[in-house]
Amino acid sequence: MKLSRRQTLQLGFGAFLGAGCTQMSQLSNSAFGMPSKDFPIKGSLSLKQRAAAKGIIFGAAANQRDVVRDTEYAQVLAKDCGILVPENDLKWADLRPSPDQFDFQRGDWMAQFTKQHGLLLRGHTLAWHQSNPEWLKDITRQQAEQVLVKHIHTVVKHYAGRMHSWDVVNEAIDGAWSDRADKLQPTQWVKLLDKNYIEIAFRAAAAADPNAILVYNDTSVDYDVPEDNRTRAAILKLLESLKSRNVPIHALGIQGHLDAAEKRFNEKKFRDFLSEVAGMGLKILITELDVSDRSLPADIHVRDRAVADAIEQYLSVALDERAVSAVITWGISDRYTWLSRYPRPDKLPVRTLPYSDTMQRKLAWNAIARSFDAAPKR
Ligand code: 9MR
Repeated sequence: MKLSRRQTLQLGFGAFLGAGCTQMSQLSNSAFGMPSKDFPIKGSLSLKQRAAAKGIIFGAAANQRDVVRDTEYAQVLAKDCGILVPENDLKWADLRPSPDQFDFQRGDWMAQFTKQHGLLLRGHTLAWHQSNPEWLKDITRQQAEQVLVKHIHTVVKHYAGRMHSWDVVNEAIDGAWSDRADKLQPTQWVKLLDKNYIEIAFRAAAAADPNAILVYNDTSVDYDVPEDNRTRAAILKLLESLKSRNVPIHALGIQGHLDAAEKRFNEKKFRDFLSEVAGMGLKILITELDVSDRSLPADIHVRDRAVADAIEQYLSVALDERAVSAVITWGISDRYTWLSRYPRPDKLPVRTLPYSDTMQRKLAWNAIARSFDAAPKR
């Protein structure tokens, strides 16, 4: 069975990507090495400064448990980021130990950290099918809307005035496996409330914080492969339908979990997609950028170049679209990346983010910096 990229995101990279990528370990390094490209950068500005010079926000996701105990890491985040997103601290599983309880401790700590360092804060996520508490499985159709709305009202109100944006609905669409015409994933929310849960969630979030940017966030839209093509088409239909019913939605979040060995990035298709979204009056945020190096050879120089190259190629297209207002990486250092849970076949540490596990800047950092430097101003 061939797994979609979305499923590999959920299950791990055991059967990574299928066609086109299975032979990578047998390819010579030169297939990936770009010795002539050293990703040189000018000046000494941080990523947030380079982004801000173009009217863009740069930031990263991080977990409170790491920021609180790792000063070196916290300093890097504060220096390079203009916005932080708690990677897991605001998910239902973390916030809702029981139907009657809300545990804001870790989220509040992150809110305080961002305030102290003058960073924006971003919320992730209010309606998803993963990282939900066990008790949520037991709710009935009759209870579902009230449970969803109560969660969103309480959480969004709690952070109202402090939140730059919320991922209101995450990963509703699955272009790889959904049998439905609208390609919605058959998640618990869909089973309980059908597609209405999306509109309910956005309206509840807007009522609780009229100033936050409300985002629909999704993955696997990056490549010219059948499942991504279907996902992009389904997302456009969803956005159009929400807009036509005046649902308060302000932006599309594109996660951007890339794969350095995937060569099927189609500039034109991606550009056209961004431009259609922008044409609906929506902003676009790149919300979870990272690059898997799992199928690359062992050589660190080869890997770092290939990862940087994937980032630069992707961001150069994305940032050409002036509706793209933020770039957020899913972690900032290989010391803490979800991708290390899915080890490379050779068990070498993964190198997917701007900083190494020893907090050294890598070419991925340069690639992001260069993309901001080359971007048109908003
Ligand atoms: O990086 C996150 C990891 O630590 C969590 O265990 C996992 C499940 O909550 O979610 C990861 O983040 C995901 C994000 O919330 C949504 N898009 C895909 C991300 C990577 O799986």
